[in-house]
This record gives sequence, structure tokens and C-alpha cells, in this order.
Amino acid sequence: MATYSENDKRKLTAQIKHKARGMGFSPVGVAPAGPPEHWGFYLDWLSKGYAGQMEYLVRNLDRRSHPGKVLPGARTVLCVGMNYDQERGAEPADERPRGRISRYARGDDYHDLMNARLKRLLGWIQTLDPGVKGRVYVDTGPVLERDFAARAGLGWFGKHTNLIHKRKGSWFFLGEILLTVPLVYDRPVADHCGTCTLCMDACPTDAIPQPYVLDSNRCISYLTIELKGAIPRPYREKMGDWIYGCDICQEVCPWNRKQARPTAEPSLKARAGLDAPELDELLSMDQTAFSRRFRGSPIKRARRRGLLRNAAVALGNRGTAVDIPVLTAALSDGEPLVRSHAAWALGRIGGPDARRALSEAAGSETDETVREEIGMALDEIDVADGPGGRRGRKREGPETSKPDKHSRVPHAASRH
Ligand code: B12
Ligand code: SF4
Ligand code: SF4
Repeated sequence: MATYSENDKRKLTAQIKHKARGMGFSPVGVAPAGPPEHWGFYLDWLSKGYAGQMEYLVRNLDRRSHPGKVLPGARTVLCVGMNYDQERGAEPADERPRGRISRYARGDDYHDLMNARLKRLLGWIQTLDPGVKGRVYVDTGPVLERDFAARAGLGWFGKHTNLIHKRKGSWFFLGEILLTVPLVYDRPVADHCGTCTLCMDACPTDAIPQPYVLDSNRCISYLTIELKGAIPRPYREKMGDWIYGCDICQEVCPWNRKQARPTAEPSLKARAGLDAPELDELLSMDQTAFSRRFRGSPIKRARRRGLLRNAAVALGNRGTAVDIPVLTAALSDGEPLVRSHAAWALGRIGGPDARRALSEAAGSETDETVREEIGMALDEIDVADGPGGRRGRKREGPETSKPDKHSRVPHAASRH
């Protein structure tokens, strides 16, 4: 690798940033490749169990503790952002049961797009100096991405923990290239959260126990994407209609509450039907249909059983009798996870048809966990539909139950 004067470093830094912006990355910044500033906080966070079942965050601790452990001789972390904001679609006028997908996941998988582009950028840097070594990461590597991005001046940690840029808000992904070349480093920006606590107050599951700290076990994003098993019962109702990820804490943030600045990347724009996906259609998908529909999409991470589990919960929260047939069919799904959440949803909806479907399923169900869910759902119907129960008094009126006060976004930008 060539040796660099201060002037060479300035020139190379400007060239690389210019190239990165030309490739569609923004914001762009550079940080020195020292140990992460919040390493102690990270260890503390893990020790409190806030990572839930995300074992990969505990693996490779040594590699995560310093970029030099993944790329010997690393001097610089080139940090880039990529906007994934979406145009707000018109609210569908029909009464179809619809769920909500976080706006980051409505298009193609950003990992593929950003990885390929950052590798091209690294190749270009190596044409300037073939001696430079580099390593590209987007999300999946042992790198505390927000820590380096904050150090590179891409934004400040919001109290919801996402990085916020003063002009661009927080709807951007992060990616980075570790480099063995020294560059001219950017400065971190000031925290502009001030006394605001809107994100913490709006979170339906109280997943932000204190500013800048997230308890994944409670976060809807974790529950709908990362958690592989059953959704703990106290959180199901609070998930509302979110079936993949959650945007509430970012939607309420004043730094995001302006006109959408839709992503310029065609592949990140919402695929047809993912702006407001139809829940009954999702719940009826077999493995072939799921694989076909979500090829190249981040949603494949939840797998068919995870997504159908989430769709069943959202139907339960809608609480509408017209959804009983599709949930009844799901009681015969091959996956116990889907059957048990369909049972929960039927218990929420209640009424004689839901009760009949559950009783019939109880007779043939062999999985112990599903049997338990069916039992609890039948008990729920008995209590809620009985005299003085929450539905018993309403049975004269339309057969719907109200969602929990938190189960929908409490502000005008809730549906887009
Ligand atoms: C695990 C993970 C999750 C987990 C845990 C999230 C979390 N907050 O830790 C779950 C599944 C819940 C999740 C959810 C989401 N995620 Co995520 N996730 C990650 C991942 C893989 C690791 C994050 C991590 O290490 N967490 C552990 C905590 C301790 O570290 P941290 O989040 O960096 O927290 C720092 C601050 O809290 C800070 N800090 C602590 N105390 C204090 C105090 C003060 C005063 C200050 C200033 C700072 C500070 O130090 C910590 C260490 O750096 C990163 C990619 C990566 N490799 O970094 C993506 C990443 C953070 N996720 C991302 C996204 C987009 C999301 C979602 C928005 C997706 C969605 N809509 O559903 C949500 C947001 C939920 C939320 N409110 O955070 C983006 C964030 C982009 C951005 N602009 O910030 C990342 C960077 C992926 C990417 N490459 O783009 N995610
Ligand atoms: S993503 Fe949703 S559940 Fe998670 S912290 Fe934000 S508002 Fe709470
Ligand atoms: S909502 Fe308020 S507290 Fe939360 S990240 Fe935005 S500015 Fe900070």
C-alpha cells in the first residue's frame, strides 16, 4: 500500500465520498477503525438479556470488539446510508383484512443490493491503490454498525436507538467498508432529541425502557421477524396489524414527520400487494406460494411459519367474524405454530362459529402446545361471550371486537 501525505489523504477521502454518493449512497462518512465507543454498553445490554434469542449477537464477541480483529491492519470504517422511505399509498377503500409490513421490507432485500454495490466501490478504491485491503458489511457481520456510523457523523442515536440524520431522518440502512488505508475522519453530530420522548411513549409494548436502550424481547420487530417460536401472549394483542417489523417509533419521530422522500432505488420500492397485504391470502399460502412470492425479499427471513403466525395474530386483532373460515382452515395447517396462533385468533373473535371450529379441532389435535392454546381460546370465548363478558354485551351489534388502545398507531401517519 502506498504511503499517504495529509494532502493525499484529503484527496483520496474526497474521491471516495464522491464515488460513493454517485453510487446512490447517502449519507456517507468516515470513522477511524478503533474499538466501538459503546462496547461496554453493548456487553451490559447482552448481560441484561435484551438480545432475546438472537444468539448471533453473542457469538464472535472478540471479532466484534475491534475492526482490526476482522481485518488485520484496518485503519478506517467507510460508513454509508441508503434511503428506504416509501411513498404513502392510498388507503384501500375495501373492507379486506390487511396487515402492515415495515417500510424497509416492502421491496427487495437490501442486503443483496448494498453488498453488491459496496463490493464494486471497494474494487474501485483498489484500482486507485491496489495495496488497499477491505471488507464489506451490511447488517450481518460482527460490526456495531450504528456505533461507527455515529462516529462517522451519519447521525445521532435517537432515543429509539435508530440513527437519525438532521435532514434525512432515520429511514436509511447502514453499510460499511473496513479499509486498511487512513483517510480524513468526520466528526460525530450532536444529539437533537432534547426533551422529546414521543417514540418511547408511542411504543405499544414499552420496548424502550430507558432512552437509547431497546429490550428486543418486547419489540414487535423482534417478535415478528427474529423470534422463531410462539409470540408471548401478552404481546399478541399489542402487535395490532404489524406482520413484519414495526415502524411506530420512527413514524412518530419529529425528524421523520415531513413529506416522504421516497427511495430512488427501484428495487427497494414496495412490491405489488406489500403496501397493504391481504391477511387471508397470506394465511392460505403453501410453501411453494410463499417461496415464489418472497424470493429476494427480506420477508423470507421469517419463513412461512413465522409470517403465517403473524398473519393469524393480526386477524385475531381485527376481530371480525368474516375471518373465521380462513382461521378455521389454518387449524389444519401442517405447522403447530400456525395452528396455535390461529386458535388464539379464533378465541379473540369468539361467537358460535369460532367455538365450533375450536371444539372440532380439539378432538383431533395431537400437539400438546396447540391443544393448550385451543383450551385457552375456548375459555376466552366462554368468559368474553358469557353474560357480563366483554363481548356478551355487544353480541346484538356488529360482530367485531375493538383492538387494544395501543394496537394501532396513535397518529395520522399510521397508514401509508
Ligand atoms: C439486532 C438488531 C436488531 C434487533 C435489536 C435492535 C436494537 N435496537 O438493538 C431488533 C430485531 C429488535 C431490530 C429492530 C430493528 N432494526 Co435492527 N439491527 C440489529 C443489528 C443486527 C445489531 C444491532 C445491535 O448490535 N444491537 C445492540 C445494541 C446494544 O446496539 P445498538 O443498537 O447499536 O445500540 C447502541 C446505542 O444504543 C448506543 N447507546 C447506548 N446507550 C447510549 C446512551 C447515549 C446517551 C447514546 C448517545 C448512545 C447510547 O450504544 C449502543 C451500541 O452501539 C443491526 C446491524 C448491526 N450489525 O449493527 C441492525 C440495525 C440496527 N437495524 C436496523 C433497522 C432498520 C431496524 C428496524 C427499524 C427494522 C424495523 N422497522 O422493524 C427495527 C428498529 C427497532 C428499534 N427501535 O431499534 C438498521 C438501523 C439503521 C439506522 N438508521 O439506525 C441496522 C443498522 C441494520 C442496517 N444495516 O441498516 N434490529
Ligand atoms: S419498533 Fe415498534 S415495538 Fe420496537 S421499539 Fe419501536 S415502536 Fe416499539
Ligand atoms: S421521537 Fe423524539 S426522542 Fe424519539 S428519536 Fe425522535 S426526537 Fe428522539
